[in-house]
Amino acid sequence: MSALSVENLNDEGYRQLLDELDQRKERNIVLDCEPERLEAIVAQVISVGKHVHGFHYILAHLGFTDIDLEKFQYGGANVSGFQIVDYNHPLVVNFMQRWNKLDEREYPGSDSRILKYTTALTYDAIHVIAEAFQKLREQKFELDRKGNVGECLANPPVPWSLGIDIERALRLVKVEGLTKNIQFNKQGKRTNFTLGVMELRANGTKMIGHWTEKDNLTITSDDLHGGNESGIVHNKTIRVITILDAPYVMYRKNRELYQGNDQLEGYCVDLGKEIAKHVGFTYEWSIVEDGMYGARNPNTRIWNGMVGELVYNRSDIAIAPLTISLVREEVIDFSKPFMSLGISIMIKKPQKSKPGVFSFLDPLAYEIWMCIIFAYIGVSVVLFLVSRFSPYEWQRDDEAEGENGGVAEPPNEFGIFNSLWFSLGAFMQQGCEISPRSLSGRIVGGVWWFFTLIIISSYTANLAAFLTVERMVSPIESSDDLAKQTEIAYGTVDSGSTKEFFRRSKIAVYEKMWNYMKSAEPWVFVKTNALGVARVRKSKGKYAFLLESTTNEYIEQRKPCDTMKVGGNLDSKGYGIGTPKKSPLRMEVNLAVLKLNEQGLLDKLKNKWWYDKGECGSSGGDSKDKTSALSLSNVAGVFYILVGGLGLAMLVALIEFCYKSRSEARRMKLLAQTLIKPPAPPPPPPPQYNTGGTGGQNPVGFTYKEGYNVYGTETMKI
Ligand code: CWD
Repeated sequence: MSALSVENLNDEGYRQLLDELDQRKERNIVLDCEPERLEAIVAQVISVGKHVHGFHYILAHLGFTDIDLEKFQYGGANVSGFQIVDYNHPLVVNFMQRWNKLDEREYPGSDSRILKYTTALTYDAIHVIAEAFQKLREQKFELDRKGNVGECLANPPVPWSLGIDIERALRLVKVEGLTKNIQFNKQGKRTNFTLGVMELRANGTKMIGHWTEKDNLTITSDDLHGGNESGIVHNKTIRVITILDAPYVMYRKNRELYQGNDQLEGYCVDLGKEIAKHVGFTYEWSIVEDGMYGARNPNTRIWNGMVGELVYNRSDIAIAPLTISLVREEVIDFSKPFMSLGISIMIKKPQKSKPGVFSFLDPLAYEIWMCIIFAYIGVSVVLFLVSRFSPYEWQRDDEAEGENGGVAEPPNEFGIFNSLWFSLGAFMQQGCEISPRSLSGRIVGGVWWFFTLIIISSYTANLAAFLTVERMVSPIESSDDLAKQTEIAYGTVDSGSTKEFFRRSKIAVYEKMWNYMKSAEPWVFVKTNALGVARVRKSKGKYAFLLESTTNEYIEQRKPCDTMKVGGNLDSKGYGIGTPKKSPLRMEVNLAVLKLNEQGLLDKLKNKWWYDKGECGSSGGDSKDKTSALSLSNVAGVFYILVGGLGLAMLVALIEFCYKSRSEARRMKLLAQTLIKPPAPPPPPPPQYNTGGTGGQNPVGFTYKEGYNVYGTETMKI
């Protein structure tokens, strides 16, 4: 049980006092003051949002219905009090009829339906005095008898001798007045009277019991704190608050041609129509004046936006993309979610980059190309080595004779150049005229063929896509990317749950993002989503907007199709239909939402407003996207390699020619010197000119074949 504290109310200090009570977490408050001050206090209580669920007020004066509590009505706070005037009492009914019949010009206020308790008490007081004097007259009491006039200033004061009689007569009065039974005890205090105990409900005030001296409190109502109050729904026009935000609520084109509700269209407008049909109420849309969803000012603790409209009872229901959140749930009621979503990132679509001339290399990553080159060299070397070691790769040429008439060294086809040539032929899927004969060589060849088969197949599979698709390289892929960099600014919509999410997040990345946004405040925050999207479009990729995924997806489908959603959602939540606390609408609206969901109407509405009306095609990009033929630029690199290869071949041919000519010239010179010199003992062995014999070795060690001379030209048989 909390301790009782008593505060004195002064005229200026209501707000300060309310804040102090809030800090002390005082939620049970008795307001004991005159009705005139009470109205001012009630206005302050509402403005600081303390008339909501969780607060309990007892108004200690006796005219609960005398003050206007309408604004308090839907807040959700428990408000109780006392009522001394019973409007159903025959005397009161009679009095009011007579009172209301009076001419308003002669008796100002006679048209009022309210009988203030102070008025009733004044009336009864006069009634009591009249009754007392009537009694005195009946007792032949002479009022004009002089008697002792009394002396107030005497010590002790001397009372008026007749006063004692009058006071006794007053105490003995027992009449029925506007405040019901009137009688007094010996001390002159009113006794044996009954007070109605009142409670404030969403549909007005209600007497829930009574209080008497003898019995104390007796509760007679069986539906304390609410009960079924749905009657209100059906006989009044419901004020629906919403916000202009595409595609939920938008003005129609040519809205001047329409009236009232018909001026609006969108997902929420359709949803509102369906809910009204199910619940059975008539309604009127209004757009929230400050254009905000709803947040509480941390200093004044006043709610703004649509939530404020509900909290301060200016609207009956909010049908809008209003996110269900804890802080809001404390002050208003939400239906079950009608749409699920999460916070996402919107960026401007990066320019599509045309494939480069060497885009044929793109299907495989750079590292793979490097690995292939090393594999190629490695395989060639291994093939060379195993061919050297394996005896089966050495092929004996029986006809060839070795030096000095010995056995010629057996030829081996897999020198290093042939090995490289073999591997290259296999890689290019062309093969070559030589092939390993040894088992080890064939194992190397086999694994290399398998390797090239897989690599070439993978390459071919990816090639078409890489050559024809214009790729978009996104600078940001996730919230991590955003948090890490400083080049691209980012922000959220003001006074919404997205900003609140970052403000309250305890996740390191989001905390970092919030610190950045706060440091860049107010620039990075925008008043509406439309302004955020416009900023993304204008800022040439230098601004990313954090917004709810549903809106992000919608904008992605709108011309000029230049925004895109990147990464996954940062959280997950839902939109609900808001009603003031304990609103009679709450239950029925909730049931309607569930029913619409089960009927599949919510999905149908989403498709209608998001995708059927989409302007960017299913690819999310330009609908004129075509599967275009390859252009020259796509394959130019291949031509460059071809031309380069041909040029290199010619250059190598030239080098070969020069090299060969030089070595031939040198050899010829040597040969000529040998022929011209006189033979000297011991004479050198005569040059073996080919006479069409079986071939042999020329003087400088070149071998030549049968039928060819040392120059490699065909000889004539003699
Ligand atoms: N809201 C928001 O905070 N961010 C958004 O991107 C959009 Cl579309 C809306 C408001 C939010 N739904 C709320 O109720 O506060």
